[in-house]
Amino acid sequence: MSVITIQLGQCGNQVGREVFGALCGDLRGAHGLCSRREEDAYRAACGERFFREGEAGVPTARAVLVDMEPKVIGQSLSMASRSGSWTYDHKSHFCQKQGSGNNWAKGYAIHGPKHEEAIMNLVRKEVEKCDRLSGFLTVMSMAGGTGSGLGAFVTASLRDTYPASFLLNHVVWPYGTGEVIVQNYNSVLTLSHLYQSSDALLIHENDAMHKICAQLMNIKQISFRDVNQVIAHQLGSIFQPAYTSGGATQYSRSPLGDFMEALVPHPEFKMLGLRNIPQMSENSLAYSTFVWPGLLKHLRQMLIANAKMEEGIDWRVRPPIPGLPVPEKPSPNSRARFNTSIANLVTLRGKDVHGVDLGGFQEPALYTSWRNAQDALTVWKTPRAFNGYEKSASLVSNSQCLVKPLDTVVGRAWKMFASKAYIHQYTNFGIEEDDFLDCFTTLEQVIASYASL
Ligand SMILES: Nc1nc2c(ncn2[C@@H]2O[C@H](COP(=O)(O)OP(=O)(O)OP(=O)(O)O)[C@@H](O)[C@H]2O)c(=O)[nH]1
Ligand SMILES: [Mg+2]
Repeated sequence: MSVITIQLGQCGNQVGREVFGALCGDLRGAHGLCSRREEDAYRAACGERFFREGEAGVPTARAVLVDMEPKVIGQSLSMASRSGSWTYDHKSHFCQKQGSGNNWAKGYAIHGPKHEEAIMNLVRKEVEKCDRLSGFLTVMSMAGGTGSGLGAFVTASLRDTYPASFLLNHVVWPYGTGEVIVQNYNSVLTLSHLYQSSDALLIHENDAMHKICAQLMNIKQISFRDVNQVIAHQLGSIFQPAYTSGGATQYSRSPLGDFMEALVPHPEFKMLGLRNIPQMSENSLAYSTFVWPGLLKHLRQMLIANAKMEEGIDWRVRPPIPGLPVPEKPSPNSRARFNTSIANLVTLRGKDVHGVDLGGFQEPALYTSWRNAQDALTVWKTPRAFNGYEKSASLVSNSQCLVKPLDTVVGRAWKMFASKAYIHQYTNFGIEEDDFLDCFTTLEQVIASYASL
């Protein structure tokens, strides 16, 4: 089944093109020890999911590119064509002359209704080119105006038009010390709207990705491109085909359906975080060897101590011991807080995956009391190595990992709202104070639900 990607705004279009580039780069690269038959099945499954056959045999991304200014879309189209290994359909994009000026209201309330028909027509044409549609992946930042505002509007239109399809929103969280003054308003408006329409929100924080570039990839002058390549690698590591159960011999048919089934057991909880191991520069990779128990021990601790990378993990954080009274939880700001999960999806790729012990992820103490640990953990595997890593593991978790950043964003937005700063920029375009209040209420509820796990 196929997934249609909708890239929205500058960030969405810059991240999206790196994702397709990473998927193709992985197909071109070394595939480890898997058999020819397995390799063919992997390529076919990736092809069906994300690409369709294009002219002269060059795969064409199943994507719709949307921005309110032409520059980034132009760059994405030409970078893809120049790669020689994949391309976008040059008819499958929509742009205008001027962006939304980081104003969510302009994206949502002005550009959304005005351009809905044109954008949904492009989507429909892509849908018609799928034999079987699994659903939609939208890619956007939550702090600008177009990706966030128009993106929230388009997400709601997708939900109305394709109620039976899965809808996953990939969202880039702004830097804490961001460049957009109203980023916390835009973030609150985006997240609360997506929460109404989406099946799940998969979130990447720019601060965390930046740190990975600096500390694991050893990059000195970090650009958006570097950050986007880390994001793309992580997304590729979950979206490339993998067997969904131990004995399976076929790659998953319904990539987004299986993903939601594993990770979203309750519609109140749909914020997903992603981490992977190992992650390093190509140079270091050439001199490194890994064993599964070591990789998984680190990945588990990254989960429970809520670390985004293997460097600097707090090893003091331990699961609560069964039978002992649960210690009173430290405040959300405390570093040593244990991160309770609702659901985890571990994907293992590469050498010797079949004998790997995942008991550490199946301890009941890792999960909230209303979840059975057997059901809460899903494991996908493939002997096909990913993107040059002989062995690699990634973890998507529906857990408390985003409570703290969410609480910070909502707190900052509320402070500005209380002094009525910049509100007129929104009311001018029809987003009223009551709309803000509804959004605050929605997110306070999300924070309270996750905090009480
Ligand atoms: N990771 C990453 N973040 C980006 C990128 N481009 C922009 N951002 C982040 O996205 C936010 C700004 O949103 P943009 O995507 O630039 O805005 P837009 O959707 O084009 O909306 P307008 O320009 O207001 O029309 C900020 O938080 C930036 O840090 C990118 O390529 N990668
Ligand atoms: Mg822009």
